Amino acid sequence: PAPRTVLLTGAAGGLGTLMRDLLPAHGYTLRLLDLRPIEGAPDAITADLADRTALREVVRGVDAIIHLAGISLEAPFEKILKANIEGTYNLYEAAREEGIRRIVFASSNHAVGYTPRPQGDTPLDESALIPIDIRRRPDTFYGLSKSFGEDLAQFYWDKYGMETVSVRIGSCFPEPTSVRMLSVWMSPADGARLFHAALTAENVGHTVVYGSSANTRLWWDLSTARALGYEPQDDSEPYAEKLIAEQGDLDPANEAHAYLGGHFVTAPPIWPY
Ligand code: NAI
Ligand code: 15L
Repeated sequence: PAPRTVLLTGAAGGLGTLMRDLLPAHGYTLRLLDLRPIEGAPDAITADLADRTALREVVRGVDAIIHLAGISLEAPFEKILKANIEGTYNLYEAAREEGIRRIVFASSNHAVGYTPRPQGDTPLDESALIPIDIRRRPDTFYGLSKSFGEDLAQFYWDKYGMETVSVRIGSCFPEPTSVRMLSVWMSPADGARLFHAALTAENVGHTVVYGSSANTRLWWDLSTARALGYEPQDDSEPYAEKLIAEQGDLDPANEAHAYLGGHFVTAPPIWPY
């Protein structure tokens, strides 16, 4: 049966807040977890991914998990290790112990951030789109933790038969705010569609997909996501003229424009811990 009760970790964050609004319309009842309390959600569970006892209770009885919690930008390795690497392990262990069969993992484009972005006319020829099965090339300790998460997910599938869809999210915000985002933007509504597909597709084993809208300036191949049943409805192109007029077009000679990971390869934004 399709999952109905879903644990949303990182529910107080930017993406978590968007998904709290959008996922119920796809038929889900959400259980919420975050390190921070959530205003207006008295039932939300305030807990740290470091707290294994709390995690056992939090995952008990849910049909699936959408795992968004963690540090979402670059940070010192010790912080990333605790929140993203150990935290994700703790969650998978709790899920294994409680018999949870499906996890959707918020991976990131920064797991492959050192991949050169495609050059050429827009829209790109299909053969120029970046395939999903490229070698991982993290651009930060943050990206490295997402690379670990993908391997962890593969291991839990091979060893325990727990299924994961790892979504290498581009940029999921209400609107694209940079020229790079024209290529990697995932509208919140498409994000909810993709998570829904990832929760309901059958026999996913461990599947890795890119997460974005059907952007005219798309850099990567969405066919694996579409194979799960994802049908993106949005395109960043209406924002293109204004953003390019304001910021100028991407310059391949500029290192911060040359790779999928954008400015994470040069001056990554640092998490404020
Ligand atoms: P965010 O930083 O706004 O939210 C992350 C949430 O996780 C925060 O509310 C934080 O309190 C919580 N958290 C951090 N450490 C925790 C811990 N130890 N225990 C419990 N909760 C903890 O980030 P955002 O943008 O909402 O992203 C959500 C997830 O999606 C992250 O894993 C991020 O890496 C990933 N992602 C997001 C993208 C985006 O465009 N928003 C792009 C690619 C990946
Ligand atoms: C990410 O992985 C970050 O969590 C998000 O805040 C954005 O910076 C996004 O990547 C991006 O590449 O734009």
